[in-house]
Parts: sequence; C-alpha cells; structure tokens
Amino acid sequence: MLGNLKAQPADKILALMAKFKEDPRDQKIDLGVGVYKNAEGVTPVMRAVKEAERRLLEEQTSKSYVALAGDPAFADAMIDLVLDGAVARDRIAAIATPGGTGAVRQAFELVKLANPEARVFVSNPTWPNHVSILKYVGIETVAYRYFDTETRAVDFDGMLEDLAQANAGDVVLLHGCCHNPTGANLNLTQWQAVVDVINEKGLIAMIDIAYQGFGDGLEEDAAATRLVASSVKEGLIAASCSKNFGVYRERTGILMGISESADQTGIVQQNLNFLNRQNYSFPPDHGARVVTMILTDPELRADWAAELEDIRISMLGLRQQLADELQKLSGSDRFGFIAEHRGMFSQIGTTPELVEKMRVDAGIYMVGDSRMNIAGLNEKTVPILAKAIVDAGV
Ligand code: PLP
Ligand code: TYF
Repeated sequence: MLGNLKAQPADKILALMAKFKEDPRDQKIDLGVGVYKNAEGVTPVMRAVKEAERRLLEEQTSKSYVALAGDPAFADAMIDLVLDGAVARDRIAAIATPGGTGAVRQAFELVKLANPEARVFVSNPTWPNHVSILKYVGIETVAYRYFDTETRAVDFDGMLEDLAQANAGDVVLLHGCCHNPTGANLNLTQWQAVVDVINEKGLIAMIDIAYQGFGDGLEEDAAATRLVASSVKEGLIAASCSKNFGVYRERTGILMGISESADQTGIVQQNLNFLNRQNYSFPPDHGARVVTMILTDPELRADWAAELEDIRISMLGLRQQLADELQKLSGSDRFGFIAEHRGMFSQIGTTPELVEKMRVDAGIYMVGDSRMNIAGLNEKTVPILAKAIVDAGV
C-alpha cells in the first residue's frame, strides 16, 4: 500500500527555509517564511504570553479534555477581538482550531458539507495553502484578479469584474488585512463595493485574518472584517493567533460561522463540533488559554497591545527606510509602494529569475514570487537588500 504513494508538491516557503539554513554565507538574509523577527533576528515570546504561561503553570489543576469546540471563553474573547460587537453574538458559532490553517481547513470542509457545488474565489495571488487545501478538499477554485504587477497596488476594477462572474452560493475568500503575499490592501470604500457585489449576487463571504495588529493597528486592521460581517447575511471568518500573539507553534486559531438568524446558530455549531471531532476531536488548548488570559486581564491585554504596537511600528519603519534607500539608489520613485503596503509582506513584482539571481549573488532569500518578509530585515540589512535589488536590475 505505502509503495503506491506518489511524491507530493513541497511547500515553496518551507523549502526556502531549509535552503537558507544550508547556505554557509554569513551575510545571508532570510526574507522567506512569515515569522516576525526583531532587530537581532529573534522571534521572541511576547511578555504577556510569558506571564500568562507562568500563571497557567501555577494555577492549572487539570489537563483533562475541554470541549469539542474548545473553551467557550476563548471563543468569546476572540469574537470580541475580531468583531467587537459588529454582529449579534447569538448569530455566531465558533470552534477553536489548530492555528489559522486549521480554521481555513474546517471552513472549506463546512462549505463542502453545506453546498458541494460551491466554488471558492481566491485572489490572484493568495496564500498558497488556500489553493492547495481547496484542491485537497475537492472544491473548485476560481482566481480573481487582485495584484497589479505594474503599480504593485490592487487591480480593483479587475477584481470587481471577476467577482461579478461568481454565481449565487459561491464563496469569496478575502484577506481581512495585510494581504499575503502581496502587502497590497483594499481601502474601506473598496471593501464596501465588494460587500455590495457579495450581497447583490448572493455570494458567501469568507475572511481569513492572520495579521490583525500588524498593519495599521488592532482596531484598524479589523475594520474591513467588521464591515463585511455586519453587512452580509452569512459569512465565515478564520482567525489566527500565531502572529499577533507570537504563539506560532502552539497552533491557536478560531473559525467563526455567522448565520443569517440566531435560529441557525445551533445547527452551525453542531456541524463545526462535528468537523473538529472528525479531524482531531479536541483542538489544542494551551495557546488558546494563554490568549484568553491575555485578552480578559486588563493589565496583560494592555501590555500585549503595547508590544504588538512596537512590532507594527518597527516594521513600518523598515518599510520606509527600504523605500527611501531604494529611491536614493535607483533615482526613481518606483519602489514607493513598499511604504504603502501593510503587514509582514511586500511582493516587489519581479521575475523568479531575478529572485534567484539575488539569492545566488547576494544571499537574499525571498519567496520565488518575489514576496519578502519585511520583519526579516533590520536597519543594517536594509541598505544591503536595496543594493541587491538595484544591482539585480529589478
Ligand atoms: N492565513 C494566512 C493568509 C496566513 O498567512 C497564515 C500564515 O501565517 C495563516 C492563515 C495561518 O497560519 P497559522 O496556521 O500558523 O495560524
Ligand atoms: O506565508 C507564510 O509565510 C506564513 C507561514 O505551509 C506559513 O503564513 C508558511 C507556509 C505554511 C504554513 C505557514
């Protein structure tokens, strides 16, 4: 049986991580996987997380199972963080999941259960796992235009034109903020226009929000998700705590299902619990409990928000420094988009050949689609990257 297995496609981002490790050069720069790193190149445990873990270690008296949906207090805290009352609580069903990836997977499985005919519209480009999980679950994917490789901004007319091709019941997957991989985002007027298409055509909104607090601020980054959630009849929201709480390996995320009316919430909740049971029974608890402790303790929450804000500001500073340096070296404004993009990533919009050239010549590791993780830089490496970009002829 096992001899029948065929090789599976590797994850390009994770493969790049391995390649970086093997590179013996001291001056190499890792702009690959989306993990926050401080100026020393360290991915720290956030202060509030350390403190919550310390308390948990002292106070926790049992590690017995919690519940198929996870701890209800986690759901309440996360629904509040993401939606802040935008939708009546009794319309929302939720399950804790292993990371945002788990939430995305369960969302697609729920779509398949509810409407096997539904197609999922995804941005071109999107996070590669969206496409590969859809394929694995057996859902047809349709790409909508999103990134304009000339302007490095959103091709909004193209996006609306493509979404107009969706049929009633199709799902539109949107990145709540900090688009991965491009860094280019819609403004709120554009979000409203997308909501109008969704409602006019009877589409189902699905939001993946993995970087709340990394773009314009905790509340600002949730504004689009709240707008969509409060304006549509039905929707799905997959949220990740990996980045904004820095709990990557704890696998902490949540899937919310918003029903048209409170009468349906029970059956949605029952289906979500069922999906958790089919896939792994009980979701991981440690990260969720830490997140809940932080969000419900005013002091821990304030300290967490302050540290997250420092992280956000540091990435914005690196963006501006890189845009300035590139303007100086290239004598043109064509890299100004780097300061306009938001989140961890910017796609610089060049060819895989030039990305490879920068890797070989200068030890710069960005993903083949020319996505770079801004947090992989520091003040000293920004000029090195800028020079490599200009030298490669980007
Ligand atoms: N969705 C997007 C767009 C992402 O970039 C990520 C990666 O961080 C995730 C979901 C899920 O991440 P995780 O499963 O680590 O929470
Ligand atoms: O896009 C990224 O880099 C992050 C981390 O299979 C990640 O979202 C990358 C690949 C993957 C899971 C997470």
